Amino acid sequence: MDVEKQYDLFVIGGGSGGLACAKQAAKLGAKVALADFVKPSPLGTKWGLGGTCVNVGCIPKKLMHFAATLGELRHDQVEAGWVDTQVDSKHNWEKMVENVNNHIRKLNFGYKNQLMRGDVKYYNKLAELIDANTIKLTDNKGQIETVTAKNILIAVGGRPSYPDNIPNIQKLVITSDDLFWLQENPGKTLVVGASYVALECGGFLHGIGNEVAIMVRSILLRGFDQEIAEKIGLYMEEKGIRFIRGCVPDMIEATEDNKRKVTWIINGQKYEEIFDTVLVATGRVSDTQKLNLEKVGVNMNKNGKILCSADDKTSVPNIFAIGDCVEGRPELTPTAIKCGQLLANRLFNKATELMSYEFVATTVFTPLEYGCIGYSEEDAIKKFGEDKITVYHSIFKPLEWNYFEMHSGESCFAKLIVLNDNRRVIGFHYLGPHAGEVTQGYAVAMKMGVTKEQFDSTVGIHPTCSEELVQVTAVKGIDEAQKEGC
Ligand code: FAD
Ligand code: NA7
Repeated sequence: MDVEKQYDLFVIGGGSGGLACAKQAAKLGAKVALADFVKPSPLGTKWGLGGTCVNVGCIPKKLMHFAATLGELRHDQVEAGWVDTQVDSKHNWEKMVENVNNHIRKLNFGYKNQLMRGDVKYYNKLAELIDANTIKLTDNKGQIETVTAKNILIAVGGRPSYPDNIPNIQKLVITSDDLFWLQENPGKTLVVGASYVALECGGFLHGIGNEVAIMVRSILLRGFDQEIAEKIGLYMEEKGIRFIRGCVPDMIEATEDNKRKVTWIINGQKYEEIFDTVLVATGRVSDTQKLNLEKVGVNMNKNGKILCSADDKTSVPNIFAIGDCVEGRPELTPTAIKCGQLLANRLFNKATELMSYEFVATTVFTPLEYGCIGYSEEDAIKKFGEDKITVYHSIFKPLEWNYFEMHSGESCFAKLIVLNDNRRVIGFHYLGPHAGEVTQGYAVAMKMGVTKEQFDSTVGIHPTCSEELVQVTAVKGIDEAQKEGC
């Protein structure tokens, strides 16, 4: 074996987790290589280095959500005195996509540079394990080479999954892997699925002026606080997004003019409708199928997610796995990054710190944003019992919403879930503008074990939405959530 190709660490997957681990390991003096290869979507969409978040996830999603938010503020602008704003001005999809895609390309370039500067050897090749120390790399022309490594990290993330009841579905629908790179506006869109990817994408498509329907099999935002999930649905409905509840597509067909005819059945009655585009957001599968993991002895669950211990070790001692491809981990960029950095520290700097997934903050970028930390009300009741917790709640209206009276004063909501015995706040929920910015700081306090009394003794910043969280006193089940203005 060529000595040049023997590494201390070989990382498979140049997404959030893989890049972070590779860079940190190289910084600590390890000899590191990373392979990243993007298999095009079934419709042929492909992208560069950086993984899901950068190319087909958080980054384009947030930029498009922002574009939609700008449109929604046109009414407020007029009422706040801006004279040339047109409330019915049209959105230019091509312009938005061009700018978003250009930004992503800059990030792709930046990541390549970081690897080079950080002394990480980058292979734009598809990796597969031959044994616990040998990796086969194939480039897009089919050229093969092998390398060896003392340690291997699998950070291959996931890809969208498709419902399995529709013939030829992969050619008839788009997924989030295509949406952010579409060169034409998708037009009237049916979104299938009801979790956060579905609601976020449906939300911004409607916000930029498209007709949108969302097909919901059961509940909105499984795993999130259901009281808030329903409030998000209500707000989206009030804005004009149609929810088709309690069904899945029964058939999707291409029409002669290349639109999509969708049929579905509710309570025995058949419905059909023509859409320009069907966006499927029905979950993701981990991208582990072709890595040869079983043969090498890496254990997975039945969905192909890798089983790992708390120190990110798989069933093969020198093979590690992090991020979306691991069972039981939150599918979030910052957790994958932190996990990768900590792993590098443990491997190459004698560190012992493990990744903690407790009180990780996250935000759903629906038209009304939702930030949360810790337990949902349902999970808190399940874990501790209804009589062991107190839920505080408050409905509020952002001051800025008073320019434009069409804003519903009932929409924004704050909820704290508190353990009765030690008064620790174990659930934080905020539904309102700028949820990501509002929620992040509270995550520090939650990690430190903040109590409700410490929330109460904190002086708010006035006038803000965030101050609602340090002023909430109404107890759910006893007091109405409605709050008087100051
Ligand atoms: P990924 O980032 O998916 O990277 C895996 C990489 O491995 C990919 O580049 C892939 O091409 C490559 N690869 C796979 N197999 C091979 C192979 N055999 N050889 C070589 N390379 C391979 N998270 C947030 O925190 N905030 C958000 O707002 C957010 N929004 C999202 C919106 C959408 C639409 C989606 C889909 C996800 C979103 N996420 C968000 C989740 C976030 O993107 C993921 O949790 C994160 O990217 C996971 O990182 P990872 O390193 O595990 O994998
Ligand atoms: P999730 O969180 O796995 O949710 C999948 C959604 O799709 C959920 O609403 C499901 O409904 C629905 N679903 C699943 N299968 C079907 C079929 N066959 N037909 C209709 N609807 C279906 O997936 P996301 O893509 O939103 O997000 C995955 C991760 O990616 C997420 O954690 C982010 O970090 C990024 P159900 O509730 O099961 O009835």
